[in-house]
Amino acid sequence: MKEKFFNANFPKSADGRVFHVGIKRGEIANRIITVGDLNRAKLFLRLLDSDTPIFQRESHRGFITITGKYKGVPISIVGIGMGLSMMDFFVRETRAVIDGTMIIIRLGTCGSIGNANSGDVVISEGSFAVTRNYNYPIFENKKIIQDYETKTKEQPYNISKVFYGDKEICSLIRKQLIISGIPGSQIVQGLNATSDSFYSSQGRYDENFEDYNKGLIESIRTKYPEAESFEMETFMLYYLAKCSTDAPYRKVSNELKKEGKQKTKISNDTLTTQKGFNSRNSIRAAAIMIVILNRNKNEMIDPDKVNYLERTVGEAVLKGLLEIELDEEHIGDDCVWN
Ligand code: R1P
Ligand code: URA
Repeated sequence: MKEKFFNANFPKSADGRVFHVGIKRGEIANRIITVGDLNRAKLFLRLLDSDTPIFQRESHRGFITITGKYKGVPISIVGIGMGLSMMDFFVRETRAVIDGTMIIIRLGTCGSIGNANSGDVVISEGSFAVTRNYNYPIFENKKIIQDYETKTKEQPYNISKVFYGDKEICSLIRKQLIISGIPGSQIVQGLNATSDSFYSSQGRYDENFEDYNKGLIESIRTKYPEAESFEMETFMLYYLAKCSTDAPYRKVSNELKKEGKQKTKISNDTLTTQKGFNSRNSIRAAAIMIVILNRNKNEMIDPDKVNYLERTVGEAVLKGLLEIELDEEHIGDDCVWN
């Protein structure tokens, strides 16, 4: 670590850069597409108005932030890598350097555990978490395991309740996917399972580990018959959107009040009336995934098809992002695109 950071509670550099994502206010837009694969982030740069970004930075922790414009509107693409913690870093640290409402759309890949075939596109209406129960006995005899299950009513994996994505964004994306030429029969809407491992908690067999995961997919489908996909980030995105507070609005209006500026369009009244939007939340989120494999049929997609789908779905998501009304396209005074 070369740079000095301040504030152990929420570390930032002297010029306001966040600790892991490595960006500061003014370098990222309110409208964001997030992807796992860093090459996918670079591919989406080519869909923007200019493939020379206004801002681009790769952090030492594996995040890439690209900011440009799409049809004249500021958009950021953020590549975050994989897993629940990377989504947590990304959402919290970007929230800390953006004013006003944030719209975050995850464009990822997933495995199908339901009706979707590989090559289909899943819109996650809601997501739940499937995490390993770390208290579950390992290598114990049947009796000890049975006693544990009877006493605790716990299983080797915890399946959480469902948190939902933003309905308006999900339906705008569906509309744009159809306009882009993805047949309605290949767009599946349902619930997504986000796991803390690609392997054990997605029910994959691995002889090198005792994972107690036989029948896990069946248990998930019994609890949630609408479960369509398995991936590793969406639950955290939806959960944090639901936990997000209105602090960003209070902060901005207090600052503007102090400075006696009237130019802002931000008003709590207009924000609370936004369709499908809980006035307490400052993040609106949705997730859409390309199905790259089908677990029931044990089939995997052809890579050429992924390239076509990434481009087509990417364009549809960009168009959908523009259709969402934001009261403010808030950009800081030191904003790079001012
Ligand atoms: C696993 O291969 C990764 O692919 C999926 C999963 O969520 C996990 O991160 O997402 P991305 O395609 O966005 O990386
Ligand atoms: N991503 C996942 O997390 N799981 C899959 O099966 C495919 C993609």
